[in-house]
Amino acid sequence: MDVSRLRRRSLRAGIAVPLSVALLLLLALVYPGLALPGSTFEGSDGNLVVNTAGNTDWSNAPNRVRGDDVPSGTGDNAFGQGTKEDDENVSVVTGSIPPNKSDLTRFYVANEFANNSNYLYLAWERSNVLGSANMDFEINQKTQPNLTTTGPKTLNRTAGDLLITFDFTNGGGNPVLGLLKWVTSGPTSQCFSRNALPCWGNRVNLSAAGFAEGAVNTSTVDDPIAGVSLPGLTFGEAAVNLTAAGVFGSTCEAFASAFLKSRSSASFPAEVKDFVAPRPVSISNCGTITIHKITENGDSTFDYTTTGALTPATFSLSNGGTRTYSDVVAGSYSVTESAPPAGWTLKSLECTATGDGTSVTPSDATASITMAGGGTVDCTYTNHINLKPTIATKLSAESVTVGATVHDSATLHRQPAGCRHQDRHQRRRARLRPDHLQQRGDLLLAGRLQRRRQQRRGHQRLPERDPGRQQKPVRDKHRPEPDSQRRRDRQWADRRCGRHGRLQPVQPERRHLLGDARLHPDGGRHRERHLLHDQHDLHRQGRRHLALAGDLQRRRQQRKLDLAVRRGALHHRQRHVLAQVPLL
Ligand SMILES: [Ca+2]
Ligand SMILES: [Ca+2]
Ligand SMILES: [Ca+2]
Repeated sequence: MDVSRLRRRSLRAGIAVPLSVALLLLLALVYPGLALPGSTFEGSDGNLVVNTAGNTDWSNAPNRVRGDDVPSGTGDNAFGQGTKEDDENVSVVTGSIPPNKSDLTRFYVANEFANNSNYLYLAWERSNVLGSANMDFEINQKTQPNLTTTGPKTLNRTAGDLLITFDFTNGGGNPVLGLLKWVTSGPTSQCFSRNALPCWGNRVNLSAAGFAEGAVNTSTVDDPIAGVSLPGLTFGEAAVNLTAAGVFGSTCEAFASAFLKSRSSASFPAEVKDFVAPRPVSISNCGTITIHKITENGDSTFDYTTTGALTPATFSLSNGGTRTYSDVVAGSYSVTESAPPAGWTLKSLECTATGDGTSVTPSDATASITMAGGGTVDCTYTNHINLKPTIATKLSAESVTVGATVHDSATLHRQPAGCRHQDRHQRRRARLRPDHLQQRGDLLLAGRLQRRRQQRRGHQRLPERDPGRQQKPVRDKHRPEPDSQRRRDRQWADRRCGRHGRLQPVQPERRHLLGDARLHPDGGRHRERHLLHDQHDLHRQGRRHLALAGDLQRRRQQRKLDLAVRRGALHHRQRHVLAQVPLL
């Protein structure tokens, strides 16, 4: 609507309506670029460039799609054989555009969500200068057949498809814009022209209702997109508030195709002639919200609440989980993570948004979302829990001679709190294997020392151990695992615990926590004390084993001594020596 012209007319007529004048002045100030209220698109100024800073026009139109016709002349495609708007079955021919009818060259379609409304912007261009223009933009939910080849075609129409008519007569002021919807069921009284279904339904005059406005250029304008100059009356544009027009409401609608046709006269049932083939578009009043969950060092269940009438309103996620709302009507929403379970903290909330008019603002545990048609919002909540480290030690040799130097190394493993298998695995290695090996080595060493002393003292009753067994003093299951076994264990733990359960090496200074230790003649107990000074339970366990072994050994020796005494075969001195055998 030309606000300034209305204002001048009102003043000339001497109608004193201060409130209306003030409102119009306010609208003129707010929308100085002749845009539809609520939109900053200059859809009725008859050109393609931005004239007021901050506005948009075709040069920077949101979600702009361009369709070009084939060159004018005998190769130009058009509808033939009396095709009319209500026909689904059409005929595509070439070279049949009358010289006095619009020879189309190009169209543009754009759309955006602004101020809680979905806006559709349309533009056409033609090569001939005619005093009138009767253009139809057909916007379909489904993809259309290929109209670039000749022959019979069937348009792929769905109930609710849109036809926006653009009728302009030079000298008649602004164009008149109309809206018709494709009807497939119900009474034929719904039809605008034809008396049979399916048909284009009753027409709504968008211009009269204030839901749309448009213009045709009155002088030459430049098309910076196609790089052409357009003489007067060869370019037309329109802006439509689809929400106000009732196309978009509280349910999701989506249109995937658009094309342009020219009618041979202002009459709706007139034949349609030239067309610019359909182009894919994405015009929708709904978008998608996706929430991802990632946890570190374990897993738990995290709860979420939402605002904006999302369904369901609340949900829960665990590690790797996703919640997707795929039919989110354009509007404002929020998603908030509730207080996390004990021990957990919210490490980060990262969000991205795509699509003009769609935005998201993460703040603490809340993602505030403005959704526009066709937009997507993707947010990832990452939660963290501290690790429970364990320590494992490994001796550099299984057995050494008395006085030799051995080393051991300790590795601190960062254990995920929720990774039980790995925890068990590490505990077994830390508590049983090194300690057990060491205790068995001590017994072996003590036994060997004792046998040598007894041999020196001429005592032959305690036989030397089976040499074959000495070659293999430790059972296989207590031997250090071969590399392949260690690798399998590690892979198993990785699979069980995921990437957060991967073993992590300790900081270098902790690696030498236990340091070097010299093996003392006391059978290793000094070293054991030193090595395991911070693992008292292990130390006690080793001592119990040693004490038990000592008891068994003493009893065995006592039985043999008693037997020898009873037989009277043992010399007094030998009896004394046996009684003094040091036990370890
Ligand atoms: Ca414009
Ligand atoms: Ca402009
Ligand atoms: Ca054509």
